[in-house]
Amino acid sequence: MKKNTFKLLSGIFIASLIITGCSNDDSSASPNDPDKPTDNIISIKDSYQIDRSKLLTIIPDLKSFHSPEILWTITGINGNNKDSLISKDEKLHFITLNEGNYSLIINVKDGNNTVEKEFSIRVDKEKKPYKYHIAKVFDFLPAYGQFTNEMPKYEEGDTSEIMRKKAEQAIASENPSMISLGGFGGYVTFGFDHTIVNVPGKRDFRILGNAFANSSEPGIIMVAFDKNANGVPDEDEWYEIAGNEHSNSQVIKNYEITFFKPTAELDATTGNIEEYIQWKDNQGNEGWKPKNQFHSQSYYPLWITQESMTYRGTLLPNNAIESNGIWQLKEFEWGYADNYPNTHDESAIDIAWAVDQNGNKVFLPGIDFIKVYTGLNQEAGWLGETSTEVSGAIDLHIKQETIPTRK
Ligand SMILES: [Ca+2]
Ligand SMILES: [Ca+2]
Ligand SMILES: [Ca+2]
Ligand SMILES: [Ca+2]
Repeated sequence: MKKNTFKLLSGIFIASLIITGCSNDDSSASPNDPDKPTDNIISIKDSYQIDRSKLLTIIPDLKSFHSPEILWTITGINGNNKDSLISKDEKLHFITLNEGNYSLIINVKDGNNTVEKEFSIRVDKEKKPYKYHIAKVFDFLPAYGQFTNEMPKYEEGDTSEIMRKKAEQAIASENPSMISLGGFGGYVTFGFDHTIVNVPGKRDFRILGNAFANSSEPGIIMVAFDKNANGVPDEDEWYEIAGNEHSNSQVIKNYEITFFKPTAELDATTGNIEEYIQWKDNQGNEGWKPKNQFHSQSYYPLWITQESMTYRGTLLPNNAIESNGIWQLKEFEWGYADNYPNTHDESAIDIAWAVDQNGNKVFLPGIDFIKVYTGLNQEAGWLGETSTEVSGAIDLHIKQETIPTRK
């Protein structure tokens, strides 16, 4: 039944997450005040305003109820009658792509009381048009790699902050250029100038990379909903997009790998240096990463002063196949970055694929932040390390591309 509701209300999505968003409740009266009229007992306003693709959180005051049953229903859109139950949660998280006047009712019932309150939400078009592409890079930290210190280019004296800005200049643009995340765990975190709405039944965003046939370097995609509304991604706000490999028994969750700064920058122009960057992981493996003859700069991020760096995440199974000196990096089916060409449907992602740390599906009304990190720890002969590239990201709804989700 809930599913049908969502079908009726294409473009509106209400989360069942418990979050602590900002309250628009401006009532100062106590809900327990006996003189207070019954219809105010839940203390929400008569009307609200929000721009499209922005989240409105409404938190009723239910202190006078005991284990109440709560129903949030849309009763009309632009004067046309509807009767659509949209949430049974205490807090309403309302976000939609579509402007208009929405009429709603909250119904709260416990053993003693039944209270109904009508209210409205006016959804306006944003005054300054939203950008469909990335607006800000929050964090950029590649792992070791043959393109590290090159994409973007490190110059002597550059700090983490300068490298973040360089990554932002590259990918937060209508005409983006590419950054490389290096080996396993290297990452970039970015956001938009609005919330990407999770439209039911449709994919919501696309991550751009440089994949083509047999050159897939899959990156794990994480998404975050700014539930504390502080404008930045916090650790407890992240969810992983569960791609098709998620239930593969060869996938290692909570993988951890440490790369050690090389003691000398050796010249590899005459052939590979096999013992270049030492590494060890939390699975009891260790070894060396080579330096190749095609890229002579340091492969260790030079703005990092620590002697070793540890990266964490979900490790995907190796995808490289070698035959007669020809290396192929096979694509995974769906749900990863830098895995399919930028024009392919499978480089587009549905927020509905997000899961929590226990692998359970979560409902996010939309997302404010995305993190991409390299998902493999693999050397593919002369191709070098498998390293995810990112060359931007697109909100498909603002760009007005429609891609159905996977069935
Ligand atoms: Ca969606
Ligand atoms: Ca936050
Ligand atoms: Ca690469
Ligand atoms: Ca690539």
